[in-house]
Amino acid sequence: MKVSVIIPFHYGIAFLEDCLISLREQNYRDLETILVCDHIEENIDVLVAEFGQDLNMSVYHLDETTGVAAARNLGLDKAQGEYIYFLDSDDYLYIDTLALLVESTIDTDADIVYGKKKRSWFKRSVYMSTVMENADEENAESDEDNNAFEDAESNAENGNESESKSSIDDDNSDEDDDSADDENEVELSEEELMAAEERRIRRKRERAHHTMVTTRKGIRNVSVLNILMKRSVIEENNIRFNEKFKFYSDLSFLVQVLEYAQIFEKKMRAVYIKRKHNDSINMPALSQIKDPGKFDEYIEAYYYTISLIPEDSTLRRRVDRKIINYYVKTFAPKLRRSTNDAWRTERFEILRKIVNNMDPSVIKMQKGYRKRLVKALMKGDLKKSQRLVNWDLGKKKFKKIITNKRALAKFLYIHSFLKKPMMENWVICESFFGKSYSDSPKYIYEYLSKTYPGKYKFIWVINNKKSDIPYPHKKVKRFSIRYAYYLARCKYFVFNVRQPRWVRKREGSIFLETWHGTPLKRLVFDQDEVCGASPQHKIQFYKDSRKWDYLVSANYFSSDVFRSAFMFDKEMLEFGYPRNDILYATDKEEKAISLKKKLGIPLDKKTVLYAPTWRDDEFYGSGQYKFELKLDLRKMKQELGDEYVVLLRTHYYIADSLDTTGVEDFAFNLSKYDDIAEIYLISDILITDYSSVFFDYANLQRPMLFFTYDLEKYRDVLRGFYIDMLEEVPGPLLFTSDEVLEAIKNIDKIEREYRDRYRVFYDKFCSLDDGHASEHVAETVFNPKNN
Ligand code: C2G
Repeated sequence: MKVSVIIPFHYGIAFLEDCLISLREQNYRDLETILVCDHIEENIDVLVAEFGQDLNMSVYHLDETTGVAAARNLGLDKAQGEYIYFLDSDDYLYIDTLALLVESTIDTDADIVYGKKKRSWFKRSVYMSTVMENADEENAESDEDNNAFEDAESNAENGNESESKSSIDDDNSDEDDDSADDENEVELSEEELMAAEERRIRRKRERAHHTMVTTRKGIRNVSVLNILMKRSVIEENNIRFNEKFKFYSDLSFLVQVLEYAQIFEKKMRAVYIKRKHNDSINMPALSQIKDPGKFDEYIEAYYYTISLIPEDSTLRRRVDRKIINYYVKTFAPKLRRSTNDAWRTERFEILRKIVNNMDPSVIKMQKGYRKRLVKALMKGDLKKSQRLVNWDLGKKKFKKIITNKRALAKFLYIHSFLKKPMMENWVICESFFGKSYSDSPKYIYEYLSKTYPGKYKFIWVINNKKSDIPYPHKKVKRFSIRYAYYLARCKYFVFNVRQPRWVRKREGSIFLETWHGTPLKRLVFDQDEVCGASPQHKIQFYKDSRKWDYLVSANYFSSDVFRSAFMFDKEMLEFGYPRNDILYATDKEEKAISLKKKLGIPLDKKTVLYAPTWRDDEFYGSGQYKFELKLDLRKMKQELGDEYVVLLRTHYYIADSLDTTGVEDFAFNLSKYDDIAEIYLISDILITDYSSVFFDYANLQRPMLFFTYDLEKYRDVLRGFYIDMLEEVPGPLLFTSDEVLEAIKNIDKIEREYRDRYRVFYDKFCSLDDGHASEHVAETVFNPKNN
């Protein structure tokens, strides 16, 4: 057998499943899989039953030892293959990864073949169906191999080091240069052919050997992942991971393999997906664990590693360069902020000693800022080191501030505005990132303005300065300097999405998060992975939501979800949704007529509102989603036009505009209208999909249809739902435009059919709404009567 794949597993069964699926899909099959479990709590029986045979899998359990090093060592002890391939249980491969790696050993008999690592936070199915097809996103993924040392002290933000590019080899060994070996073009005997082939391989080996050993023997990255290694090199030299190390066992292992290996290849098309965990709170990857012992282990791993290789060797110099990188990129910037003295004293000294013992040529290679910084360290000049970092960061920041208004606003917020006193009666309101005057913040604001005129100073974050907002207020644009100013000075915050990461919660300030819908789609900590958001989504969300004092919940169902999905444990306001008050207004008929007039919608026609949501996997860029209208408007107009008009309303994330050419008198695009709650009032039927709009609309008890043409993908691949749509929603699930058309024609029958379900649904999701939610929420949070 050719390849032994060694997978250490500690936790995260969903990740493991993805990993095993990708292994099963490999078009290279001559392998064994060695799964080594490190004291697991999850039950893997089902996975073993499903994949065991296909993957030629054996499962072992660590007994006395623990850790990834011990798990890999056990795997090595059991392995039988000619080559070893380490794969982490939370990562996955492209379909041809192993085939490509193995292929390149055939020609060259390489001891080591490097592939390419990419990073992604997507689960396998989404990555394969979306990211690979989306060139932009593909490019956005980091192509560089990451250096495990950078993760020291979890300073992931520092990104990839440029030196990691100094790979073991950068010749074009991928492209076999066969031009000199065109013997095939003339008739040759079998022996001649074989002799030619042997010559070719020998030449290639010699070339590779010469190139690698003499000049390019280096460390591509401090990780054993995505490297096919000859097992004989490992066994003949008794190479094992040092089990003492919890975080940094790869380096010394890799360095030994490099020391003994002779022939190196790389195959950049062999891709390994290093999956980022975006729930670093509940399921951190090793590199995300914050452990006070990390630095010491890192240093110990360094000393251990250099003890294994000759002092005057290329390898040693490469290892030393990694340390310099760590100092420049991670350690020195950290010195500025850390309140822990150990960084400035003992640890600085430890690094100083290391760098002073390095070969001078390593120091000489450093240039400019890096060189000055290293020199400061060598002299033990802490102050200078700090000055240099400050100067460097200051320079970068200054450049950013003068070229970017947002950066300036943030800078002023932190360095100036926050120093001014907080104003007790100032209230800042925002709905959907300043995109509209709408949703619960609007209704809470109107209640307070009407009930307590002059008592508060209101600031509305709104990007369209011409927005029609009643009552006295100030408008500010999101991310403007005035916005930053009011963010710093207001006591009260009323908003329905999240706030920028840099917003601080001042002592005594009050954050009222109204949220923007009863959840159908799984949210944050209940989601497997978040597709459209950054890998930091969960941790950021966690930090943001710690600032909320109150969270509005429209029903008890939402409260339960919010507690688990947001890990929210402060005060839940269960009074219904302020944004739904209007649906109980006594003058809602008049309001509807006047809105119809305002929007030019015929008064004599019934209206069907189509309000779909967005799809996590269909986007142009961050917050810019695609939407393709699947309703056949022309046919609808033909068949329904006498009786109905259609109101179209896309989600605020949707960047595409809808094409209504030819049906302008039938289909009205209200996507830009601020407040969907007002549109509900003028809608006789709602068509939606997985949007929370149906929970709100149900307050009107009017008929609903669900146009769920991509139900399976949405439910099973992208998000997952909190309720069973097939069983619970108060209307039929429809899959084609024709079915929607038929349903509208038979709406009375559908209403009758779904009457009972509607009642149950209403009781579960709408029973707290009574038209006074704004009042209850405002009185609880602002408590103005007692102020
Ligand atoms: N919305 C809208 N027009 C649409 C869809 C939605 O105006 N075509 C508004 C509604 O107020 C809706 C809110 O945006 O309730 C949230 O939209 P959803 O489609 O439910 O999607 P999402 O933004 O993902 O939020 O807990 C709720 C979820 O987070 C849903």
